[in-house]
Amino acid sequence: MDLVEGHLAREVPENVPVWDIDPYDPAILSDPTDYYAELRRLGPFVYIPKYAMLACGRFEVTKTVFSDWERFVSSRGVGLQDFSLETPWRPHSIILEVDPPDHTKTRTVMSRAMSPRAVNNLKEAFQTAADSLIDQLLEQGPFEAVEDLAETYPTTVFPEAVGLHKSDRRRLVDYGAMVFNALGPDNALRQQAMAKGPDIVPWITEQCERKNLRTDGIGASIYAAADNGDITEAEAGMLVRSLLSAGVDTTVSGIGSALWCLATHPEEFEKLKEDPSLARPAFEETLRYTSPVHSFCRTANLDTEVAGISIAEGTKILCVLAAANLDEDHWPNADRFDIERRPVGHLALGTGIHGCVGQNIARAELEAVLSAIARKVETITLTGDAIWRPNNAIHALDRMPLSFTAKS
Ligand code: OVM
Repeated sequence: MDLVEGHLAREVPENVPVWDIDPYDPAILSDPTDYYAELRRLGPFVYIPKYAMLACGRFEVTKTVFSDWERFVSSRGVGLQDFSLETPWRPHSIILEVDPPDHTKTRTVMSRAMSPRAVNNLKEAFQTAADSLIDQLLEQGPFEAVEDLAETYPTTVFPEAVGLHKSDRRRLVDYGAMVFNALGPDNALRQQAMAKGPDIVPWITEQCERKNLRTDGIGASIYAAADNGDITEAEAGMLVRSLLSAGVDTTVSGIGSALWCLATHPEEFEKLKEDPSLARPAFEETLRYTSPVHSFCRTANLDTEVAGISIAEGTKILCVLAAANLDEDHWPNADRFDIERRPVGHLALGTGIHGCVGQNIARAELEAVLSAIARKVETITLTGDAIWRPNNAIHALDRMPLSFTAKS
């Protein structure tokens, strides 16, 4: 049978438009809005011949495929490769790339380790770090928002919360770039990210060992589940690896995109300054509007049907979460960034049994940063072009020159 990018090349289902596009073209990844709109316009699914896959971007159908874990599995990989046919680049994630019943046990351990109560204990340290970083940037003058704020903040507070003895900003960010680019095709983005593996992967693996973690962090609470017999010691190490895979580039992107939204929508920033308690809804709207994780795949595990379209076993389906979050049929004035929208049910954190297990931490980090800005900053000005950093699964900025002025 024909393999394309490591998965079965199934035939075009009846009534599905064939769309000759490369969604992983760096130009599209950097400026995806028209691609999202066309994807939604063409139908519930399109067939993309270059990758022999289906793609969806309308809200309802994307939500259905993404959350129906019995028909559209994660255990065959959430990128283009089918793990039932090819060996993944690293041992598969035991929480992301797995289905029930195996998923249930690891998910429970991770949910507990990042429960609302566990995260509440982190909030004070998150706020102190955010306040002092914003104070420092106000003193510094114009700054590079990706490096000096979006990357610096999570790579300071998150490794500390996990319990790493030392952070390494470059390696943590580049490991995220590997993990998320790996979900795409074997293009230049993936190859360039993977080339850094020999320097990064051994370091990451070492940080996941029990002896390299403080005894009071999230990592330690995962190892406590091994002491209880809920999981093995090796599984605990794998779950710490999941924290370091999913917990950095996602929040880096979230902070960068939130700053970009506020800098380009001053009237929304005015609302936030007037009422700093809008920090949280402002983050939710940033998630809806920019979708840090733009797409993940699922694999049909049987012959089935969605929205009247027949889908053959083994079909890879690109679920374009970012397109669903901008669907006019679900979100009135979808192209408007409105921090008072309260976009309940957006798909930026996924949905269903695989919905982001770290979302309490992500929200705590963003609330700390946005509330510090709301209290301390008078104006946010773009002093040059915002440049995006194409990635096969993440929508994030590469560079953004900003200047803040202080409230008097
Ligand atoms: C993991 C993981 C979890 C969520 C996202 C992610 C691809 C990785 O368990 O390693 O990014």
